[in-house]
Amino acid sequence: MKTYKIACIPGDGIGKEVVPAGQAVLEALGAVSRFKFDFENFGWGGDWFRAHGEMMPQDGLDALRGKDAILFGSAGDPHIPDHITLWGLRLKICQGFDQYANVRPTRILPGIDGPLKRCTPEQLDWVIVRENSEGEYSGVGGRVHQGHPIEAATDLSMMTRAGVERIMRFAFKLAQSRPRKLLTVVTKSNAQRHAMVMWDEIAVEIAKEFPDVTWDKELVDACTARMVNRPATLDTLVATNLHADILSDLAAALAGSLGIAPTGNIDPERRYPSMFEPIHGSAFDIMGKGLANPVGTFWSCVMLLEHLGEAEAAQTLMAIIEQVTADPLLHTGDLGGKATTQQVTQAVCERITGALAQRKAA
Ligand code: NAD
Ligand code: K
Ligand code: MN
Repeated sequence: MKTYKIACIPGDGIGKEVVPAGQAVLEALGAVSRFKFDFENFGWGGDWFRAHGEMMPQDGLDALRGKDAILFGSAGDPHIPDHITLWGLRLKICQGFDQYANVRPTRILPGIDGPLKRCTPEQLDWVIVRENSEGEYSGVGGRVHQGHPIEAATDLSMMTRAGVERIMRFAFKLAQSRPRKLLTVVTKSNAQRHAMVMWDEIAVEIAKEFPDVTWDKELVDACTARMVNRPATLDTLVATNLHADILSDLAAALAGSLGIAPTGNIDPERRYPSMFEPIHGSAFDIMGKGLANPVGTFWSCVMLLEHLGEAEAAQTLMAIIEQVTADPLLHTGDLGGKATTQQVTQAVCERITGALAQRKAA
């Protein structure tokens, strides 16, 4: 029987609640499938930092290298500065494994009440592709004369031709694989006149490789308005690290809640394990209470299964997630309901087991 080696890194805050939930769901799927999972848990994050002075061990990437995929929760601790938790864990893995494509699907799931009242689920079906290795989060910059009136600080947005070409090609390819074959290249080349102009030029070049993809350009600020006012005109989007970070939180909110949205940090060349996580963070306001919505993590598990090539199991899980979101009694607080993380997880696991019983009977 095929066994997939999965690293689980819950991290901080509600990551410690939703990752075990995701693991339970994968375990339930493994029990009814022709494959199973071999999980290894890594207790990295804020607690590890308090004990060891770092968010993960120096040789942590080596421990992950042989895994088939990583399931991640969140990096962010109320008592540690965010730039330390983010750079010390999540970005260390994303950049260390060159997971340069961050893929963020957004749909309005059945039963979920989004703020776009005029919008039907058919009119909002997006995938945002975020450049995940350079740009605004390349870490280049510095501070001088700290604390003095002449203090200056920079965060350089560094983009390379190779980096932009590969994310653009990835986005065109993804758009090509979707029914509408539609790509919006998000830019800010009116104000950012060097890197973003190169970004636009490369889009034109790569587009020639994909004559069957219809594409357009949109400035990032205008894109936020378009997402709200004309959602159906968008399908696949590609944007820089920072722009897509912001657009995808907006997308998640428009689809009903940050608690639902999934993402994959993908190494398309499959040199390293890819990492799947809900897009939300540690949610300090609800952590430790069992109130976190695990659906974003479950949907991330769907992406993980797709990445492993287990399309049938991915479809089964997605269909079950949709059955569960359709039931208001299984909505967590962020969706206006009263259900707990555990109740939603149990409902999903029971349906997985039930799906098997049905298959056996058929
Ligand atoms: P957040 O996503 O943690 O929370 C924003 C709001 O959404 C909160 O009100 C929270 O309760 C709610 N929310 C988020 N996920 C939810 C869920 N699953 N169920 C129910 N409600 C949910 O964002 P933030 O407050 O900006 O960040 C908190 C910490 O998390 C910070 O340290 C930040 O750096 C970190 N963070 C980490 C990641 C990551 O590891 N990928 C992503 C975002 C934020
Ligand atoms: K996360
Ligand atoms: Mn974010």
